[in-house]
Amino acid sequence: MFIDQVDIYLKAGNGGNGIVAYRREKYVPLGGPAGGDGGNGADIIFEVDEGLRTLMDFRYQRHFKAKHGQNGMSANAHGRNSEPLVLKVPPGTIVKRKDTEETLADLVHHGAQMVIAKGGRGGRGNSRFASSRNPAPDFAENGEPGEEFEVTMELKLLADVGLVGFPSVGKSTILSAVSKAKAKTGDYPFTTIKPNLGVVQTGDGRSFVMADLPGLIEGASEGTGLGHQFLRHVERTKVIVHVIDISGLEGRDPIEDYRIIREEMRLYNESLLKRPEIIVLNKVDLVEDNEIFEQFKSAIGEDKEIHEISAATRQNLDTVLYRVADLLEETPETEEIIEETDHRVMYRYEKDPDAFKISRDDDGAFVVTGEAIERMFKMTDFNREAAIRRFARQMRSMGIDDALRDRGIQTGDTVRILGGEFEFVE
Ligand SMILES: Nc1nc2c(ncn2[C@@H]2O[C@H](COP(=O)(O)OP(=O)(O)OP(=O)(O)O)[C@@H](O)[C@H]2O)c(=O)[nH]1
Ligand SMILES: [Mg+2]
Repeated sequence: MFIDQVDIYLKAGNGGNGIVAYRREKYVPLGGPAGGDGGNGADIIFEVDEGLRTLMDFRYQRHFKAKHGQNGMSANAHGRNSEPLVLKVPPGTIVKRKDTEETLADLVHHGAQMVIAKGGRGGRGNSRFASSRNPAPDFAENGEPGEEFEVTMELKLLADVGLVGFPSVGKSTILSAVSKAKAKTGDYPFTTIKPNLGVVQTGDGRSFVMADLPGLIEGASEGTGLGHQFLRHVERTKVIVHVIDISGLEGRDPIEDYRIIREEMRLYNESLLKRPEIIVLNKVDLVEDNEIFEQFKSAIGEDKEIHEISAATRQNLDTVLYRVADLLEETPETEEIIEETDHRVMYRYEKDPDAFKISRDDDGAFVVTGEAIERMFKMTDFNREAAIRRFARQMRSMGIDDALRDRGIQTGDTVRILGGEFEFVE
């Protein structure tokens, strides 16, 4: 089975907490602050491994939690940062946030890495808050929580070679004959509606991935018969094997067929015509008059590489596989091909970090939500007076106090953040 989409849950490591501690010195009752910072929580990184071809592994394990950072220690000792958790993915993996459907990464090249879920920063220890006004602060910061969300991974088809042609010309039969893939075949059009992939091994030990693509018909470039989706798959292959039913038994003209498909490829994306192509004339076992081969060759041109095969009897299949392997070796990496047809940007979407929203609960309380304010809330140690005062200052500087006043808040009203409650005081 070819798996091309899977959802997984990610939780990056929380930052370790900063701590409150003081230097202990002989004969000094209370030394200076000496609480160390927490270490950073581990990121979750995705890395492209060209040895992988499917997202199969993620079917079995769907939950990934990275390690938390270590808490700070006394004597200003910094907690240990945690090593990132690296998940290997096949080339062509696209990662999206499940809730917002934003693309987080489009991973193509071997070794490419991308931080998908960021670990939390370690909280600062009390010594970092020392100032001339407050030389011995009695509060520290908690670690920042690591990011946590579900992602959808999609594997775009990155086959080396694609079988292209009209419906019922024998594409699935060819793939099944040369690989372990069990592609459904049938004597009716559009038997195949999703691509099948197979790993092909040549007699001399070379291997490549072959895609059996759904049949194309006239008008595909305009979307007829799901043509656009299918042509998109063609775009992602390095070498094209153009399959023709030379028997003509389906009532079609092989020469016409060839020209129609080429024209559809040209209309969709001209560069497809420059891609190396091998033409295979399939179903030769059904051909009675050999003249058709000469007719085809003279109509299509001398410079084309054409092989006569039968998927049913396996005639000439090995020759074609060797030639495909040769062509793949001669063809430079897909980079250029992919670059011109797809965006390769790796980026992380960042929202306005300070944005917040105010709403009212049924009981009249003012509810403040927002990424930054919630993060600050989680990083505040509410057991300590000074930390609470600092939190209040941060709310003021973010403009939350003013916004609350605009909404008509009065002294004594309740403010709610992530379930925590505060009384508003002017
Ligand atoms: N005699 C003969 N029949 C073949 C040969 N190759 C394929 N067929 C038959 O042709 C029919 C269509 O084959 P498929 O492999 O399903 O064709 P396809 O190109 O995958 O078709 P779609 O998935 O509809 O695009 C089936 O009935 C096959 O058994 C061949 O070399 N000789
Ligand atoms: Mg098929």
